[in-house]
Amino acid sequence: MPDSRPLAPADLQHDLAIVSIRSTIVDVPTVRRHKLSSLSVTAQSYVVVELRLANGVEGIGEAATLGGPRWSEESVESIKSTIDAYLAPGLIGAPADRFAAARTRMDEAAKRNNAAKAAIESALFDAVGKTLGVPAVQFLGGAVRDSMPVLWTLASGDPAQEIEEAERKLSASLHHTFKVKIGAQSPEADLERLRRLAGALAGRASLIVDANQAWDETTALRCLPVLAELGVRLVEQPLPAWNIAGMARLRARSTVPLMADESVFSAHDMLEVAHAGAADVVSLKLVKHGGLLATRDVAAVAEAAGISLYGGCLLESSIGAAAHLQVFAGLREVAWGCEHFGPQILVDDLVEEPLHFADFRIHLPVGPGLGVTLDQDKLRRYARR
Ligand code: MUC
Ligand code: MG
Repeated sequence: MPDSRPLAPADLQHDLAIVSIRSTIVDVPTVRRHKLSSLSVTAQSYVVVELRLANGVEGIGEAATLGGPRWSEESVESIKSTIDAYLAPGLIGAPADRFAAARTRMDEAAKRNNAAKAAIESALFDAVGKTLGVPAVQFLGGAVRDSMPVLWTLASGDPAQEIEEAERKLSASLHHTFKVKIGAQSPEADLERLRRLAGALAGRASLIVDANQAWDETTALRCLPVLAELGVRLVEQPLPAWNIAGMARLRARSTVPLMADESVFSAHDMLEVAHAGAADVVSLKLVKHGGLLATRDVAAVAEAAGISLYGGCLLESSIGAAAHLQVFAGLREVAWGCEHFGPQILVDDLVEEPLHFADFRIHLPVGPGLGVTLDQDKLRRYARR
């Protein structure tokens, strides 16, 4: 029989009842235009969730999007209405520390809508962690690491600007791995751009690329040897998300490892990619998988298949990044580090004390729950009217 004893003593358990869930859309400008294969942003849009318990403790969570419903199918508008109309009503009155039960309730209330569910689940972990005085990773087996390597993404599309940006990050000891966003221009133009970046940064930095599904199989086959020659260490999602068989064929002929991003949302997707032999690495993101627990599930399938882990992002602020770090900190191995540079690409963060970047690493914040505190002034300033 499963052990159904509550995590907290009975009086605290009563206090852990969820009494309200508030969602707010915010738009925070970025320091420069960020260009992906099929979209470009000058502001990041999030839904910030504030979840209050009967004991008065408030937990926070964040759902990031990229360019409206274009990176995935969710937009801040759909996330907010899903939370308000379907997810929140099913959770009011429920005990916040029954994380798995809350996940089931949310899955019963709405299919997919993974970013919306991830924001609420992050707030549950935060609220319960803050109540008990422990970091969220404690509910996931405890921390294996308290910092990890973090890369920076070059995505202006202008190689001169990108070299200058990379030099600034290098000299500040912030990042020495760079992910280059490709696919917005012709493959030839991207290869020329990469040749310039690789030449300028040779011996001082590593490059990976993310095509965000922009190439077809023949284009990828033509470009992969050039990427290998330029020393590119990892190629992320070269083909459309659906083309698992194509990814497997590419992987069989590529000397550069391939990473699945948009191809893997659910644990079932991960299993399919593993069966097909379609990736060497998977990018983990709360918005794709539907929360901290679901991210652990995807990671477990990947680990079982010998697929390495990479800590992905969707340009989260320190709220969403902290939720990711709580999960990543508890994983056995995150061989490829993470990309939670999001807090640094915003003109302003949403928390009182932003996450700490130093020595090419990002640090797990110290403190209960997610380890960050929402700045109410910033929330008001960037809230959409
Ligand atoms: C993606 O596809 O990986 C993460 C970093 C970045 O620049 O874009 C995102 C999404
Ligand atoms: Mg990607």
